[in-house]
Amino acid sequence: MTEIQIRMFQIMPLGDSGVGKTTLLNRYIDDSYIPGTAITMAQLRITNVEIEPGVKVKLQIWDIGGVKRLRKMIPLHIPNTDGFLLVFDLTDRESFANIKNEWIPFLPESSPCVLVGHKSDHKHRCVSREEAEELAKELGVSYVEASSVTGHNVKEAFETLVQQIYREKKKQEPQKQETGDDCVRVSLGVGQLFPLLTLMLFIFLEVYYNV
Ligand SMILES: Nc1nc2c(ncn2[C@@H]2O[C@H](COP(=O)(O)OP(=O)(O)O)[C@@H](O)[C@H]2O)c(=O)[nH]1
Ligand SMILES: [Mg+2]
Repeated sequence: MTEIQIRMFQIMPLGDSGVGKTTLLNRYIDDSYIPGTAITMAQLRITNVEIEPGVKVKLQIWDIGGVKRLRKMIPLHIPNTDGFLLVFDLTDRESFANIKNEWIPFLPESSPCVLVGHKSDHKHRCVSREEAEELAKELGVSYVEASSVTGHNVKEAFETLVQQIYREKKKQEPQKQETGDDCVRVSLGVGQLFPLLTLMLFIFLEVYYNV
């Protein structure tokens, strides 16, 4: 009988509002481009990825709005998040500067991350590949230029991160842990339930009382 190992990773795209986090997610999960998405409150998308023969990952992706009033939700999710896509818009220098100024400070040191220069299809880019690569080097992360309009490198951005998380996790578990024959043990632990409940409460307060 073939042994299939199933793991569960949680990832989160981070970046200013409007850089295209939701669009990137739609392209990756549904292979669709929906222009002009509304401001995201928060959504959880789930997909499956095979990272090597016999190893599958159930990937949970939290998409939380990048606008300032929603940012207070992000720290609740950080402890349960295995890796981050640091997304900026290649046509918006401020979103590039904010990776270092606004988003990196949220993250625990040496979190698996991939820097994504998004909207690479756009003619009016104002962040060069060289400076983005320099930032990636400074942060010690991989850099990918992607476009959700064309789909270019979208899969690569997510899957580079998944591979990196997998490598980190394997380093921390020297002994191979088997999950059994063809079996899956995926459970929602307290560690995941708490932020989920807090998030639901937050959205309720935000929508009904605009706190
Ligand atoms: N040219 C171009 N525009 C994009 C791309 N991805 C997203 N957009 C546009 O950028 C805007 C913001 O996208 P959205 O996903 O809502 O950003 P979010 O606030 O980071 O979730 C939308 O109008 C999208 O149509 C892309 O790859 N290329
Ligand atoms: Mg969004």
